[in-house]
Amino acid sequence: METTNQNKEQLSVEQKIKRRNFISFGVFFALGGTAVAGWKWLLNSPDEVAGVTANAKAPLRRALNKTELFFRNFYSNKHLVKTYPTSRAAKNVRVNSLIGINDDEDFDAKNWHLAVKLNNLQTLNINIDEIKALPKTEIVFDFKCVEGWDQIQHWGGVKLSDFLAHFKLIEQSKKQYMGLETPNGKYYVGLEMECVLHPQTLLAYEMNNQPISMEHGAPLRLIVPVKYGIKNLKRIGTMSFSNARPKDYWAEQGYDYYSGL
Ligand SMILES: Nc1nc2c(c(=O)[nH]1)N[C@H]1C(S)=C(S)[C@@H](COP(=O)(O)O)O[C@H]1N2
Ligand SMILES: [Mo]
Repeated sequence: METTNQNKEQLSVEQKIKRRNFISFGVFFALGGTAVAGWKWLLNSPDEVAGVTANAKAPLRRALNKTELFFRNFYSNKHLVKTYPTSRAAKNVRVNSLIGINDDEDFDAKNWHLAVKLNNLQTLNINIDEIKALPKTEIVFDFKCVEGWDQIQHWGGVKLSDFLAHFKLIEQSKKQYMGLETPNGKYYVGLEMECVLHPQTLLAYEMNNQPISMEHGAPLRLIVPVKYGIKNLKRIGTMSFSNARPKDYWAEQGYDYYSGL
């Protein structure tokens, strides 16, 4: 009697071990299978919509966008960048790239105007005198290029938020993005509305108290200190508003769309 009981117990211990082994292997293969299936799913999933960023798989792009949102809240568009006394500003201001500037033979500075696309049908044309008539704001800050250089620079112009308010672009400011392009459309950037409305973001027409030179983006360029240089579009030709991300020259080459500091 006793022996049989012991046997029974031993048997059940062995059975327990077998069952546990069975469960562990089951879980192992199920997880492995899921990983393989997930990988195949990612490989076969469609590419993101072309043109906005550099053709990642759509689910990956969605994940990247989520991560980006997290960091965006962390290093928010709302902080003020450090400013410096005017005496610290560089006299020889670096010129970086000239896309949309030295490739535009048709450009005529005298007839320049800013074309603000109010909607699909209407455009508001604004000339430089109308812009210079608005309250002037100056900023001396450390301009940073993704290529690894930075320089303290002094810019003057109108706050983009003052500009939008003055021209009653209220409905437009409720959109999520602003798109800016050079007159020939060869260089273009997209900006989130929170950085557009940031108090240090300027439509600049002066550098070191002088009108901006051609290579620095005359007659009007963007100065957006919360972003890397790539977003600081020189020689603005058109301005538009949308809830979808506007096309962005460097994002198409794979750079971070947000490119915030
Ligand atoms: N139209 C236009 N704007 C542009 C660029 C460009 O090539 N074309 N380069 C950007 C980059 S990468 C940087 S770092 C800054 C450089 O501005 P700067 O030439 O006045 O130093 O302009 C930005 N705006
Ligand atoms: Mo740059």
